[in-house]
Amino acid sequence: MPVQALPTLTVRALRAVPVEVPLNFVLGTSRGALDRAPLVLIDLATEEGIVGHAYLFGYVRAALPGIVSLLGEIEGLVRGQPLDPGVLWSALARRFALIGVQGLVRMAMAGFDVAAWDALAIAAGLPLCRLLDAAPRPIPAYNSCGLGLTEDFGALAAEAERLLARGFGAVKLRLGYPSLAQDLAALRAVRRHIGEAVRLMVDYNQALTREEAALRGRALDQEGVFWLEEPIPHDDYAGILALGRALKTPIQIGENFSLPTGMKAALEQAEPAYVMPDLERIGGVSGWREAAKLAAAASVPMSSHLFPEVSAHLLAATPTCHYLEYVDWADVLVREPLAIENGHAMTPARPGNGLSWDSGAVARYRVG
Ligand code: SMN
Ligand code: MG
Repeated sequence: MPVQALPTLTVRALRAVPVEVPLNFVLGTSRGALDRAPLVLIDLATEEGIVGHAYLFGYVRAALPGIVSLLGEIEGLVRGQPLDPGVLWSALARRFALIGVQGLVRMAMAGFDVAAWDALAIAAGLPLCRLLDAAPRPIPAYNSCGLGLTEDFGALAAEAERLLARGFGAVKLRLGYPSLAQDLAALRAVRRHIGEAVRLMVDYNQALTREEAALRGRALDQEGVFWLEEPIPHDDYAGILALGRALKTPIQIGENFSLPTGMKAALEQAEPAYVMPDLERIGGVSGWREAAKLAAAASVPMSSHLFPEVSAHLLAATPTCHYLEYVDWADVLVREPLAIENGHAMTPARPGNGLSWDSGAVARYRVG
């Protein structure tokens, strides 16, 4: 996917602000519940006066100081350099070779990369997708807020109904209850309320053993589930391959792919039906572009994980674009939240990736 000629910008400063925002819908996964999202907001200032924006999700609040500190280290290495994301990614990868481009280092590098592409798109006067040679367009989205593990299936079903506002035609349910019977009860409670026409994805967050996944997967095959996400440990590629061959329901993995090399290995060894790389683990916009090529070469439908604002642009430029994972976490922090119409994310036509902070909200939710 060629890009337009990149404008010339020079890095001036990188600012990182840790915030924690309350979630409108608690995210109860098989690995614990989240009722707030710890985020790092990034501003990349250039000598030319253009500022690029990005945010990262730290998963736990304790990760934020580490990410902020690593962004400070990155700033020291890129300040005064021409803003060429590919060149700077390579330079940073060399600089961090000893600790490894993984974990928080990889997140911080991805955040810098996303902000860099934003600044370049703003300088070009183009929405990010156009800089990547794609037109802004509605992207099919599923509502991934809420629908966590709970003992109250009545409340679960009511929540599912609320998630269909704005025309969503697909939602994602978290599973991984102690028993298959409970998984099925939760699933059926939601299905009864949303009807047959709404697509229902399920996500186990790696909770099952291979044996249990085969057992539960066969039961889910009878329930019209749209995809079965991360049923077993994400890097058990042989297990995922075998499960995919045994089940009718398509297997979805990808939020734990580490950089495009990790996705390549997973495609080759696990042969998932679907993939859903995560912006901050795949390596930002630069990593996503490589990932999109891999998915296209393998003819595998590709969705996104979190970061819906930037992912909308990237999916518009992804040949095997499938589904955008919608969450509303950043809505309270930005001036113009991502618009959803008829269940589609409306890729904004303004220059850049569309992120800009509401300074009052940033001050309110700042945690360091
Ligand atoms: C998920 C888990 C934890 C935090 C965010 C998202 C989940 C998903 O696996 O795919 O939405
Ligand atoms: Mg998931």
